[in-house]
Amino acid sequence: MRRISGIPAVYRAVSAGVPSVNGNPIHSRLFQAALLSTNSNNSSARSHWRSYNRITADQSARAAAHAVAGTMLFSLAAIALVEEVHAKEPVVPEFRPKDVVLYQYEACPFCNKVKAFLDYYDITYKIVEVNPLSKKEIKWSDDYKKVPILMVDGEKMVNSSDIIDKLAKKIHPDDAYSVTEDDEEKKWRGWVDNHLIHILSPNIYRSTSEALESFEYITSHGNFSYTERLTVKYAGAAAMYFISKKLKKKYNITDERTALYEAAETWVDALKGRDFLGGAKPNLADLAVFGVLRPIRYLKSGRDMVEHTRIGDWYSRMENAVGASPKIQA
Ligand SMILES: N[C@@H](CCC(=O)N[C@@H](CS)C(=O)NCC(=O)O)C(=O)O
Repeated sequence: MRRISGIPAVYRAVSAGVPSVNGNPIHSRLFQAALLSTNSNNSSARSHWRSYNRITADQSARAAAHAVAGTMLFSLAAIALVEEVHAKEPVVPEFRPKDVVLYQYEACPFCNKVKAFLDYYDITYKIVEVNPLSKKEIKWSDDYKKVPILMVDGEKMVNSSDIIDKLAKKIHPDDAYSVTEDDEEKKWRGWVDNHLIHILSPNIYRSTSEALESFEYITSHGNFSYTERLTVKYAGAAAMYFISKKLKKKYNITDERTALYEAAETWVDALKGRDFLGGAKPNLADLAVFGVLRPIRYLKSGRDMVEHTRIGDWYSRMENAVGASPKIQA
């Protein structure tokens, strides 16, 4: 394969014969976005995680980049599938939904949080992989354009933490769950959404080679056309390399790896010697941490994290507890 070094080379690599979104070549929209993000104090960095609206004809280059970039935390979960499956939480018979469909990006940490829950509770679900550029698979959802969206026997659920709360209530209809969800569990679920998740992008797009590694995974697992795949890999990697620097600033991260290692150590400390935060079994906080880390675990940043911190043992226990996914590709 041709060796590509540096952002200009990446740009050249995608400058020929690329597809367009709303009349704009994708690569130029992504690169404009990346460059804009280096000049703007606020919006580009913010937009990776915030609400995105549908791409319309008059939206800027940045919108296209973010539509793709919003997908760009990835799951190498498939690689991580373990043979041994045990310690599964038995699902009470009252909650046996007939039809569960998850609209997702394979790489999205929020989606992976929901999947960790579904996998752990052995709830069979179909996956609809959404194309982040056209979002045509969720066109039917007028009021909500992000993923995950979960349909449970016709009931639409959005927002990963709300989805998990709703499912947990269905699994424990006697309300036992909300009684047992203690402050510790709530606190750490909040830590995942408000802290851990923000450290991930700066790490996986830290260097051009890590950004390319990440996009290699995304483009091979996401829902892209052939031409989109080629373009998005290089243009997306370059765009997110720049955007991740803005995210670093926004979340006051001085060194992204240090922040990741500190978060991993903080989590291990929170376990206080227990197998899981939930004790002998994972609770919702365990599932949330595991879910958002799953996309990065086998990327360089995840490998470094396991090598340089004590999180590996807990992570392996979680892989065993969550087990293989009962998902079905729709
Ligand atoms: N708070 C939401 C955040 C969901 C979210 O931001 N998802 C991203 C993907 S990781 C998204 O759909 N972004 C909009 C887009 O890609 O256009 C949740 O927890 O589910």
